[in-house]
Amino acid sequence: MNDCIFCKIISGEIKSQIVYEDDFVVAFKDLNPQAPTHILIVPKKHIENIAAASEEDALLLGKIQLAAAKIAKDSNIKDFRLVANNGKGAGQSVMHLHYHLMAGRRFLWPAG
Ligand code: DGP
Repeated sequence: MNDCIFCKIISGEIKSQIVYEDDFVVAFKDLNPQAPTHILIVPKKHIENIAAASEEDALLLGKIQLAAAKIAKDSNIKDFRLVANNGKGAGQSVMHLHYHLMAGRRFLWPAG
């Protein structure tokens, strides 16, 4: 998508600290980290958010979560939080599906 920041990161047009990439998924460090480890995991396919995903994206959604587990394992991270904000009212500011992988501090539950 032309004006999507994350599509530009995926294509390399905008530089970011990429920590993982495969045929379907890219993961890079969040510009504004909320935890000592804060990585964004995004599908290469532009999908606005989870609500916009369809049945044909089922495998891709699984691949994102498996990528999160691999990134954590490869970084010796045992405990982490994986969050996807869906919609502006839930805090989604970039309209390209992404999961936040956060670790390295205590997380409260229920989340605020
Ligand atoms: P959300 O609020 O759930 O849509 O999260 C969007 C995240 O994206 C937010 O934590 C900051 C991050 N972000 C926004 N622009 C950029 C960017 O250009 N580069 C990187 N690395 N992260 C970005």
